[in-house]
Amino acid sequence: MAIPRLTYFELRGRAEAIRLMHYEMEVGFDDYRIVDADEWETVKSVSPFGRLPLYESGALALCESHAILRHLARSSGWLGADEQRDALFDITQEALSEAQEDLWRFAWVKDYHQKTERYADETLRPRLRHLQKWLRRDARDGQYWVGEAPSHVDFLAFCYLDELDAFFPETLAEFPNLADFRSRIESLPRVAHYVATARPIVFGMGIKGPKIDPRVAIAPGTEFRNPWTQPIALTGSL
Ligand SMILES: N[C@@H](CCC(=O)N[C@@H](CS)C(=O)NCC(=O)O)C(=O)O
Repeated sequence: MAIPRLTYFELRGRAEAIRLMHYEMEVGFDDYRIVDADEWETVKSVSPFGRLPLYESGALALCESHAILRHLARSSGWLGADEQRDALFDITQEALSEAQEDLWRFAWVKDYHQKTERYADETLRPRLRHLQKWLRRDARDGQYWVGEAPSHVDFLAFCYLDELDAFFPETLAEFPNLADFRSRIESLPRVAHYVATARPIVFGMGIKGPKIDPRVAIAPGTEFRNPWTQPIALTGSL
């Protein structure tokens, strides 16, 4: 049987938690990244909402990143076994998704580089206070967000917190349970392997172009290939 195909761009963005799940669960998949403008036009015209990611597995063709995550969670047996636990997964996914969307929208604000202190103060700290409390709810040890093993919401949480570690490291460090959680997921051997070998350097796009991971050493000549512009030389953080 053919392996599933995840189609996205050479970005972490909305594909990253899906990629991480596959690596951690050792499920082979085609991590297909569109860089060609004509190909993107064709795929865009058949994508139900004209966006990526798309996920194809056998007869199934899915769009919407969170629907894909939930599909994988059902296939793995994390969702669907217990109604109360499912509700906790949903709450956690919604809260993380909202936090992540907000962070991504901030990168489209004019002169956002000059407004990071204010964003950290007015938006991030209150959000992170609530998220840390939710992670530690009912005196749990905060190892995982729901249940006793990594699940789709843990990979989503990792993606959000890891982007904060890149761009708001001091703010994240004020929340030790969240910072420890991020480090713990990053050090899972299969996640560490993915990070070292296949992870895109670019988080996503912002008003100033690609958001490059400032923690990554970039080899000379590395380019960000994408279907929207000519390849962009990656030389370090923007
Ligand atoms: N709600 C959708 C949003 C998908 C979306 O906005 N995808 C963006 C990339 S993050 C896209 O395809 N942009 C390409 C374009 O519009 O040209 C999801 O979560 O999958």
